[in-house]
Amino acid sequence: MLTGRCLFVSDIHGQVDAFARLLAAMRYEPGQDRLVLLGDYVGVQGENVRCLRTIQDLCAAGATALVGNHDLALLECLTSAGAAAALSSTYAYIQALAAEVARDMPDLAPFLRRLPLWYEDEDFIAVHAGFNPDLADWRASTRDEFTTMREPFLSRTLDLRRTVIFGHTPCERLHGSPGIYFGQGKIGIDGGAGHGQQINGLAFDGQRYAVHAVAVRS
Ligand SMILES: [Mn+2]
Repeated sequence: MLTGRCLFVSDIHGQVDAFARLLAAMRYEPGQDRLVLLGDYVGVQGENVRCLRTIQDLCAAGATALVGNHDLALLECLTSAGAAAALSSTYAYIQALAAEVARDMPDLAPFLRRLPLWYEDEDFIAVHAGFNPDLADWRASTRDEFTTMREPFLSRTLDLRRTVIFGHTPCERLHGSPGIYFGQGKIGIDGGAGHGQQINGLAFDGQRYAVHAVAVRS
């Protein structure tokens, strides 16, 4: 039984040292706090293998990790012949990463395959990118919608009685700054670490939010 806070972090993109500093700044207590990671653990500038190992360790200690579009591109490369050749320029770095992972982390593909597309509790729904807001049940969204959605999710006012936490779209694009975006019924937390900005952390203690951020060192 967790009695502490609920902590949300998204879009680490391989910036594992900044991520470690963020968890320290948030004073994450694995036995007490619930930690929900919203996906995209790898990135073009990242220390990706070390970051993936950190995510596995955190999950073994009780954290929840959702899957992001970059993680799915890596999984695809690890498990399907010819997938590397079909990577778009956004994911071009994943070809070399997949070779490294195949050599050093043979357990990664089954781990990535088990990562869920959403997290939900009494207060929150967390997703990597969004979901299809036109469905009666958002859970019926496709894998692609959960991991790459922008519109119509971003501009839609949501009224789900629970707050939706999402990453994937950098906060800079939502409100002109990399800090956490508090919208109508939803909160965007991608600090733009994949573009050299920052990793955001959102903490909820049952009453109020606290925001944290650690800059990525270039
Ligand atoms: Mn993403």
